[in-house]
Amino acid sequence: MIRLQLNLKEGLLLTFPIILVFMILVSSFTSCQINSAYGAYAKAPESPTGPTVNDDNLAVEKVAGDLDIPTSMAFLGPNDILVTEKETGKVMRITDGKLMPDPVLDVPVAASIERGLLGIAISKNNQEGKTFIFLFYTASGNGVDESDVDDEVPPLGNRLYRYELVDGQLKNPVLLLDLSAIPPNDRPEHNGGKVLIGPDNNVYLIVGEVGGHRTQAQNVIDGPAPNGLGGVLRITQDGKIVDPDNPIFGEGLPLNIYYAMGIRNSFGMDFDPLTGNLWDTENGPDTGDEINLVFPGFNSGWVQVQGYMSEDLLENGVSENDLVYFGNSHYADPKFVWDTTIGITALKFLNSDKLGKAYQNNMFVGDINNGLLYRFTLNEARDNILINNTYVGDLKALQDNEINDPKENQPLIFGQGFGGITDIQVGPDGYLYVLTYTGSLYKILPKADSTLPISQKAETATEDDSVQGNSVNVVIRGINGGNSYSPNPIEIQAGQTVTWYNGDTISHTVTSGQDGDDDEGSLFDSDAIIPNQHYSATFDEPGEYDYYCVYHPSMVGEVKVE
Ligand SMILES: [Ca+2]
Ligand SMILES: [Ca+2]
Ligand SMILES: [Ca+2]
Repeated sequence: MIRLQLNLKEGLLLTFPIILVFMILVSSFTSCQINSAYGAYAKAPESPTGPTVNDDNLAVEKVAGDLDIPTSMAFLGPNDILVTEKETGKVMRITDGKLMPDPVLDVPVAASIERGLLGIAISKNNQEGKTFIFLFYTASGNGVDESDVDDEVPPLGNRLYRYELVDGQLKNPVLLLDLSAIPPNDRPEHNGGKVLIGPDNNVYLIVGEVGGHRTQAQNVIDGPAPNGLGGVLRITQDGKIVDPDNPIFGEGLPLNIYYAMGIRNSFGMDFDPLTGNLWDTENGPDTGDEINLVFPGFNSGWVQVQGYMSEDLLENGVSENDLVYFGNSHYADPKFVWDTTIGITALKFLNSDKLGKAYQNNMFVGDINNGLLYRFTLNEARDNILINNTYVGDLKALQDNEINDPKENQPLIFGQGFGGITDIQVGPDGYLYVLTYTGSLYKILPKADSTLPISQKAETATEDDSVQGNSVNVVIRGINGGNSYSPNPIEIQAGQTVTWYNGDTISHTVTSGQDGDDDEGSLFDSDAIIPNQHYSATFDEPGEYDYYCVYHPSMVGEVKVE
């Protein structure tokens, strides 16, 4: 077996010149990243009344709870699921709806922000007749979980391992890929995370730019050579180069393992079961969340372009000629764009008719900010997204395959209230499974197959709820500057409570202070308020209190207390 490994020494050597180049480029390319608050990592909570789907024939059942920040899952068999936990580094097993108390594996992980145990894929299709488990995680620098958080120990790397399932445990690890986990800008984000076995039996890994590396893989023309980050990587299950005589991007490591480049970060990809085409989600900075068709040689355009090139959301004024190309690579626009980011995550094709013919082979997508599950249909050639007549609502605004205003998302919402979604899979039973950052695993199935009593209609508050007792209401209307919160300012007496009701279609926060303040959120901070939910704060001291939304800092309000 040839181990394909970008070893650590090589990685460190590559890192040095990248830092120098990065310092020159940082002001022009990453200002929006540097300025955005860590508050952008707030996650949608689960709805207090539980998740629901917008089809009366379907139900949502909880399969398991009490997982510790689960990130990805894979089915060993019917009702037999392996789940990765981000910050414990544990691979947990859920059998017949029961979470086994002991993990099948526990690895030491670095876990700050977006680091951790991130991806899992299972293959039983190999010559040895073994069950291979592929895991992608940020390896701890000293063998202790979260030592990057607690003691600032730098991680060893973002590593792809292959394990074997032996007697219910994961054994015989083989290190297949060792990628840098050291961010040049001190931000432990954009480590990507999903691992897939393709229809060709090869292993596909999607990895982000890892804290803002700036190489030719990020379309920096004068930048250093690609270092294995910011793209989809493809190797064989034994860690060999796929088709070494015909590499997509070029000869030699790491160029010959790239399948796609120019990807900022991603938490979702899947192969279309009908065409074998790979699709992914991609996270924009504060604009330009994307869904892409990822053909071999795809260049997604980051850091020069995010969203549709013609719209120039990043205001770089570039054309296709300003990007970096290798071999037969070329740029392509995304197939769907959110102008205001939602924290897009998982992507999965429902290759089953168990939820109804209309949903068969639809693409389902999740997000982390809102806990929303979106549904997409494809055109006949299955090379683009086509919102067809199976949706309800204002479809005209979606004809451009773009959410210009967050309120355009409504027809696409298939389910809500899940909490931040980290993974979506289809079980051997043909049902849709949804994993959440909040620690739950749900399945969506026909009501006729559900073992739960007739599910109760979720009760949600409405903005008409009258002022109760000593409380006054503010409605969150949506992104509209000083008119985002209504009324604004709200004037109250000391000792009164303000209750904010989210009347918009996406999550917002009510966070004290102003964007960029050192003490933002120190007086009050709602975290994500999902649509139709409330947050309350009581003001005992007279004064004027600014607040804003950490997801959308242009939303500002004020509480005046007399
Ligand atoms: Ca661990
Ligand atoms: Ca793109
Ligand atoms: Ca639109």
